[in-house]
Amino acid sequence: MLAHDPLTRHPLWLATDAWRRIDFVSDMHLCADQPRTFQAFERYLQTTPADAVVILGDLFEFWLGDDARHSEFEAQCTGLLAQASQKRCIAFMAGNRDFLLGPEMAQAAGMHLLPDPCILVAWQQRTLLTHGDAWCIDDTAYQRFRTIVRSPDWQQNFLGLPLSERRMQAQQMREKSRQHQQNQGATPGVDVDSHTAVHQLQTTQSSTLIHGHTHRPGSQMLAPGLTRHVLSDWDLDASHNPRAEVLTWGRSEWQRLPCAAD
Ligand code: LP5
Ligand code: MN
Repeated sequence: MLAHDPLTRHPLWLATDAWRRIDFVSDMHLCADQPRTFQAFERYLQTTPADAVVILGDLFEFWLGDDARHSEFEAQCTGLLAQASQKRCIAFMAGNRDFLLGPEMAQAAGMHLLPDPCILVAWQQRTLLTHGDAWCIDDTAYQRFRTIVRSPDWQQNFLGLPLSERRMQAQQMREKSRQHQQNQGATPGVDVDSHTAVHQLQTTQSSTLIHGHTHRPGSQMLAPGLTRHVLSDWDLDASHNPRAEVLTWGRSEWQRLPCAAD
Protein backbone atom coordinates (compact mmCIF):
# COMPACT_ATOMS: atom_id res chain seq x y z
CA MET A 1 0.00 0.00 0.00
CA LEU A 2 2.87 2.40 0.82
CA ALA A 3 5.59 3.24 -1.67
CA HIS A 4 8.56 5.55 -1.69
CA ASP A 5 8.60 8.46 -4.13
CA PRO A 6 12.16 8.59 -5.52
CA LEU A 7 11.43 12.05 -6.95
CA THR A 8 10.44 13.83 -3.73
CA ARG A 9 11.79 11.22 -1.23
CA HIS A 10 8.44 11.10 0.55
CA PRO A 11 6.19 8.16 1.40
CA LEU A 12 3.42 7.68 -1.15
CA TRP A 13 0.11 6.01 -0.51
CA LEU A 14 -1.48 4.90 -3.77
CA ALA A 15 -5.28 4.73 -3.73
CA THR A 16 -6.98 1.79 -5.37
CA ASP A 17 -8.26 2.65 -8.89
CA ALA A 18 -11.80 1.54 -8.15
CA TRP A 19 -12.27 3.86 -5.15
CA ARG A 20 -14.99 6.47 -5.59
CA ARG A 21 -14.96 8.22 -2.23
CA ILE A 22 -12.34 8.84 0.47
CA ASP A 23 -13.30 10.27 3.89
CA PHE A 24 -11.00 12.23 6.20
CA VAL A 25 -11.53 12.68 9.94
CA SER A 26 -9.36 13.65 12.90
CA ASP A 27 -9.43 14.81 16.51
CA MET A 28 -12.34 12.68 17.71
CA HIS A 29 -10.51 12.40 21.09
CA LEU A 30 -12.50 9.26 21.94
CA CYS A 31 -12.78 8.45 25.64
CA ALA A 32 -15.27 6.75 27.93
CA ASP A 33 -16.39 10.12 29.36
CA GLN A 34 -17.70 11.36 26.00
CA PRO A 35 -20.41 8.83 25.06
CA ARG A 36 -22.20 10.95 22.45
CA THR A 37 -18.98 11.56 20.54
CA PHE A 38 -18.25 7.82 20.58
CA GLN A 39 -21.79 7.03 19.42
CA ALA A 40 -21.48 9.46 16.51
CA PHE A 41 -18.17 7.96 15.45
CA GLU A 42 -19.59 4.44 15.75
CA ARG A 43 -22.61 5.37 13.67
CA TYR A 44 -20.45 7.14 11.10
CA LEU A 45 -18.08 4.14 10.70
CA GLN A 46 -20.99 1.72 10.39
CA THR A 47 -22.83 3.72 7.74
CA THR A 48 -20.34 5.66 5.60
CA PRO A 49 -20.39 4.63 1.93
CA ALA A 50 -16.71 5.65 1.59
CA ASP A 51 -14.19 3.17 0.19
CA ALA A 52 -11.55 4.47 2.60
CA VAL A 53 -11.62 6.30 5.92
CA VAL A 54 -8.44 8.22 6.69
CA ILE A 55 -7.97 9.10 10.37
CA LEU A 56 -5.47 11.94 10.64
CA GLY A 57 -4.60 11.65 14.32
CA ASP A 58 -6.06 12.14 17.78
CA LEU A 59 -8.58 9.36 17.33
CA PHE A 60 -8.16 8.86 21.10
CA GLU A 61 -8.08 11.36 23.96
CA PHE A 62 -4.78 9.68 24.74
CA TRP A 63 -3.17 6.36 23.90
CA LEU A 64 -0.93 4.83 26.56
CA GLY A 65 0.56 2.00 24.49
CA ASP A 66 -0.89 -0.95 22.59
CA ASP A 67 -1.29 -3.04 25.75
CA ALA A 68 -4.04 -0.54 26.72
CA ARG A 69 -6.24 -1.95 23.93
CA HIS A 70 -7.51 -4.61 26.35
CA SER A 71 -9.03 -2.02 28.72
CA GLU A 72 -12.82 -1.86 28.50
CA PHE A 73 -13.35 1.29 26.43
CA GLU A 74 -10.29 0.78 24.23
CA ALA A 75 -11.40 -2.82 23.53
CA GLN A 76 -14.80 -1.49 22.44
CA CYS A 77 -13.08 0.94 20.05
CA THR A 78 -10.80 -1.82 18.72
CA GLY A 79 -13.82 -4.03 18.03
CA LEU A 80 -15.62 -1.21 16.22
CA LEU A 81 -12.61 -0.42 14.02
CA ALA A 82 -11.94 -4.09 13.28
CA GLN A 83 -15.54 -4.59 12.19
CA ALA A 84 -15.51 -1.45 10.00
CA SER A 85 -12.19 -2.44 8.42
CA GLN A 86 -13.80 -5.62 7.06
CA LYS A 87 -15.91 -3.45 4.75
CA ARG A 88 -13.51 -0.66 3.78
CA CYS A 89 -9.93 0.49 4.10
CA ILE A 90 -9.16 2.30 7.35
CA ALA A 91 -5.89 4.23 7.50
CA PHE A 92 -4.47 5.87 10.62
CA MET A 93 -1.84 8.56 11.10
CA ALA A 94 -0.80 9.33 14.67
CA GLY A 95 -1.54 12.66 16.36
CA ASN A 96 -0.04 14.29 19.43
CA ARG A 97 -2.48 12.37 21.69
CA ASP A 98 -2.04 8.90 20.19
CA PHE A 99 1.52 8.83 18.87
CA LEU A 100 2.09 5.68 20.95
CA LEU A 101 -0.39 3.72 18.82
CA GLY A 102 1.74 1.05 17.15
CA PRO A 103 1.62 -2.03 14.92
CA GLU A 104 -0.10 -4.31 17.47
CA MET A 105 -3.12 -2.05 17.86
CA ALA A 106 -3.14 -1.29 14.14
CA GLN A 107 -3.30 -4.98 13.36
CA ALA A 108 -5.99 -5.70 15.97
CA ALA A 109 -8.10 -2.83 14.60
CA GLY A 110 -7.45 -3.61 10.91
CA MET A 111 -5.92 -0.17 10.34
CA HIS A 112 -3.09 0.69 7.95
CA LEU A 113 -0.50 2.92 9.61
CA LEU A 114 0.49 6.06 7.68
CA PRO A 115 3.70 8.03 8.34
CA ASP A 116 3.43 11.79 8.95
CA PRO A 117 3.59 13.44 6.42
CA CYS A 118 2.47 11.21 3.60
CA ILE A 119 1.34 11.84 0.00
CA LEU A 120 -1.95 10.27 -1.00
CA VAL A 121 -2.23 9.71 -4.75
CA ALA A 122 -5.83 9.33 -5.89
CA TRP A 123 -7.48 10.06 -9.22
CA GLN A 124 -4.17 11.37 -10.60
CA GLN A 125 -3.95 14.00 -7.84
CA ARG A 126 -1.42 14.27 -5.04
CA THR A 127 -2.76 15.26 -1.63
CA LEU A 128 -0.43 15.86 1.29
CA LEU A 129 -1.61 14.47 4.64
CA THR A 130 -0.34 15.42 8.10
CA HIS A 131 -1.74 15.64 11.62
CA GLY A 132 -0.45 19.22 11.74
CA ASP A 133 1.28 19.51 15.13
CA ALA A 134 4.83 19.23 13.74
CA TRP A 135 4.27 22.32 11.59
CA CYS A 136 2.96 24.54 14.42
CA ILE A 137 6.52 25.81 14.73
CA ASP A 138 5.68 28.99 16.67
CA ASP A 139 4.60 26.87 19.66
CA THR A 140 8.16 26.36 20.85
CA ALA A 141 7.19 24.88 24.26
CA TYR A 142 5.15 22.21 22.51
CA GLN A 143 7.91 21.50 19.98
CA ARG A 144 10.36 20.92 22.86
CA PHE A 145 7.92 18.52 24.48
CA ARG A 146 7.34 16.80 21.13
CA THR A 147 11.05 16.19 20.54
CA ILE A 148 11.31 14.49 23.93
CA VAL A 149 8.26 12.22 23.70
CA ARG A 150 8.94 11.20 20.09
CA SER A 151 12.43 9.93 20.94
CA PRO A 152 12.77 6.11 21.00
CA ASP A 153 14.55 6.21 24.39
CA TRP A 154 11.75 8.18 26.09
CA GLN A 155 9.12 5.92 24.54
CA GLN A 156 10.85 2.71 25.57
CA ASN A 157 11.13 4.00 29.11
CA PHE A 158 7.51 5.21 29.26
CA LEU A 159 6.09 2.00 27.78
CA GLY A 160 7.99 0.03 30.44
CA LEU A 161 5.98 1.71 33.22
CA PRO A 162 2.82 0.12 34.64
CA LEU A 163 -0.35 1.21 32.83
CA SER A 164 -1.67 2.97 35.94
CA GLU A 165 1.50 5.09 36.18
CA ARG A 166 1.35 5.95 32.46
CA ARG A 167 -2.30 6.99 32.87
CA MET A 168 -1.41 9.27 35.76
CA GLN A 169 1.43 10.93 33.82
CA ALA A 170 -0.80 11.42 30.76
CA GLN A 171 -3.50 13.03 32.90
CA GLN A 172 -0.94 15.38 34.44
CA MET A 173 0.30 16.28 30.98
CA ARG A 174 -3.26 16.96 29.81
CA GLU A 175 -3.62 19.39 32.73
CA LYS A 176 -0.32 21.10 31.79
CA SER A 177 -1.52 21.34 28.22
CA ARG A 178 -4.80 23.01 29.28
CA GLN A 179 -2.82 25.51 31.38
CA HIS A 180 -0.41 26.14 28.51
CA GLN A 181 -3.34 27.06 26.29
CA GLN A 182 -5.03 29.19 28.98
CA ASN A 183 -1.79 31.11 29.49
CA GLN A 184 -1.88 32.08 25.84
CA GLY A 185 -5.01 34.03 26.82
CA ALA A 186 -6.55 36.16 24.12
CA THR A 187 -3.73 35.61 21.61
CA PRO A 188 -4.99 33.58 18.67
CA GLY A 189 -4.33 29.84 19.04
CA VAL A 190 -1.34 28.29 17.32
CA ASP A 191 -1.68 27.37 13.68
CA VAL A 192 0.29 25.46 11.09
CA ASP A 193 3.00 27.74 9.74
CA SER A 194 1.87 28.79 6.28
CA HIS A 195 5.40 29.05 4.83
CA THR A 196 6.11 25.50 5.98
CA ALA A 197 2.81 24.30 4.49
CA VAL A 198 3.49 25.92 1.11
CA HIS A 199 7.07 24.66 1.07
CA GLN A 200 5.93 21.10 1.86
CA LEU A 201 3.27 21.22 -0.84
CA GLN A 202 5.82 22.41 -3.37
CA THR A 203 8.51 19.87 -2.47
CA THR A 204 6.01 16.98 -2.57
CA GLN A 205 4.44 18.30 -5.78
CA SER A 206 1.02 18.21 -4.15
CA SER A 207 -1.83 20.62 -4.79
CA THR A 208 -3.88 19.97 -1.65
CA LEU A 209 -3.03 19.75 2.06
CA ILE A 210 -5.29 18.10 4.63
CA HIS A 211 -4.58 18.33 8.34
CA GLY A 212 -6.29 18.40 11.72
CA HIS A 213 -4.97 19.32 15.20
CA THR A 214 -5.75 23.05 15.27
CA HIS A 215 -9.52 22.59 15.75
CA ARG A 216 -10.13 25.39 13.28
CA PRO A 217 -12.05 23.74 10.42
CA GLY A 218 -12.08 25.50 7.08
CA SER A 219 -10.71 25.48 3.56
CA GLN A 220 -8.52 28.15 1.98
CA MET A 221 -6.12 28.88 -0.87
CA LEU A 222 -2.60 29.03 0.57
CA ALA A 223 -1.13 30.21 -2.73
CA PRO A 224 -2.30 30.06 -6.33
CA GLY A 225 -3.18 26.42 -7.05
CA LEU A 226 -2.50 25.27 -3.47
CA THR A 227 -5.47 24.48 -1.20
CA ARG A 228 -5.60 23.57 2.48
CA HIS A 229 -8.47 21.71 4.16
CA VAL A 230 -8.42 21.80 7.97
CA LEU A 231 -10.51 19.10 9.66
CA SER A 232 -12.90 19.71 12.55
CA ASP A 233 -12.43 18.21 15.99
CA TRP A 234 -15.41 16.24 17.36
CA ASP A 235 -17.24 17.01 20.59
CA LEU A 236 -20.90 16.12 20.84
CA ASP A 237 -20.83 16.03 24.64
CA ALA A 238 -20.10 19.75 24.95
CA SER A 239 -23.04 21.87 26.00
CA HIS A 240 -21.84 24.72 23.77
CA ASN A 241 -20.79 24.34 20.15
CA PRO A 242 -21.36 20.59 19.68
CA ARG A 243 -19.47 19.51 16.55
CA ALA A 244 -18.54 16.45 14.48
CA GLU A 245 -17.71 16.52 10.81
CA VAL A 246 -16.22 14.43 8.02
CA LEU A 247 -14.47 15.80 4.92
CA THR A 248 -15.28 13.69 1.88
CA TRP A 249 -13.39 13.57 -1.41
CA GLY A 250 -14.92 12.10 -4.51
CA ARG A 251 -12.63 12.59 -7.51
CA SER A 252 -13.27 16.30 -8.07
CA GLU A 253 -15.74 17.11 -5.33
CA TRP A 254 -15.03 18.04 -1.71
CA GLN A 255 -17.78 18.15 0.91
CA ARG A 256 -18.07 18.60 4.66
CA LEU A 257 -20.76 16.41 6.21
CA PRO A 258 -21.97 16.74 9.81
CA CYS A 259 -22.19 13.58 11.95
CA ALA A 260 -24.76 12.97 14.68
CA ALA A 261 -24.95 10.62 17.65
CA ASP A 262 -28.57 9.59 16.96
O1 LP5 B 1 -3.50 18.19 23.18
P1 LP5 B 1 -3.95 19.61 23.18
O2 LP5 B 1 -4.81 19.91 22.02
O3 LP5 B 1 -4.54 20.01 24.48
O4 LP5 B 1 -2.65 20.50 23.05
C1 LP5 B 1 -1.60 20.21 22.16
C2 LP5 B 1 -0.29 20.29 22.90
N1 LP5 B 1 -0.29 19.43 24.08
C3 LP5 B 1 0.06 18.14 24.00
C4 LP5 B 1 0.04 17.37 25.29
C5 LP5 B 1 -1.11 16.38 25.29
O5 LP5 B 1 -2.36 17.04 25.38
C6 LP5 B 1 -0.95 15.48 26.52
C7 LP5 B 1 -1.56 14.15 26.34
C8 LP5 B 1 -0.74 13.24 25.51
C9 LP5 B 1 -0.81 11.83 26.02
C10 LP5 B 1 0.05 10.95 25.21
C11 LP5 B 1 0.47 9.69 25.86
C12 LP5 B 1 1.27 9.79 27.07
C13 LP5 B 1 2.32 10.82 27.12
C14 LP5 B 1 2.64 11.20 28.55
C15 LP5 B 1 3.48 12.42 28.64
C16 LP5 B 1 4.07 12.59 30.00
O6 LP5 B 1 0.34 17.56 22.96
C17 LP5 B 1 -0.04 21.72 23.36
C18 LP5 B 1 -0.12 22.64 22.15
C19 LP5 B 1 -1.49 22.48 21.50
O7 LP5 B 1 -1.64 21.11 21.09
C20 LP5 B 1 -1.68 23.33 20.27
O8 LP5 B 1 -0.78 22.95 19.27
O9 LP5 B 1 0.07 23.96 22.56
O10 LP5 B 1 1.30 21.79 23.84
C21 LP5 B 1 1.52 21.98 25.16
O11 LP5 B 1 0.63 22.01 25.96
C22 LP5 B 1 2.98 22.19 25.49
C23 LP5 B 1 3.29 21.77 26.85
O12 LP5 B 1 2.44 22.30 27.80
C24 LP5 B 1 4.73 22.14 27.15
C25 LP5 B 1 5.12 21.67 28.49
C26 LP5 B 1 6.59 21.81 28.66
C27 LP5 B 1 7.15 20.51 28.95
C28 LP5 B 1 8.64 20.57 28.92
C29 LP5 B 1 9.24 19.25 28.67
C30 LP5 B 1 8.98 18.27 29.74
C31 LP5 B 1 9.19 16.90 29.23
C32 LP5 B 1 8.39 15.92 29.97
C33 LP5 B 1 8.28 14.67 29.20
C34 LP5 B 1 7.34 13.77 29.80
MN1 MN C 1 -3.69 17.12 17.89
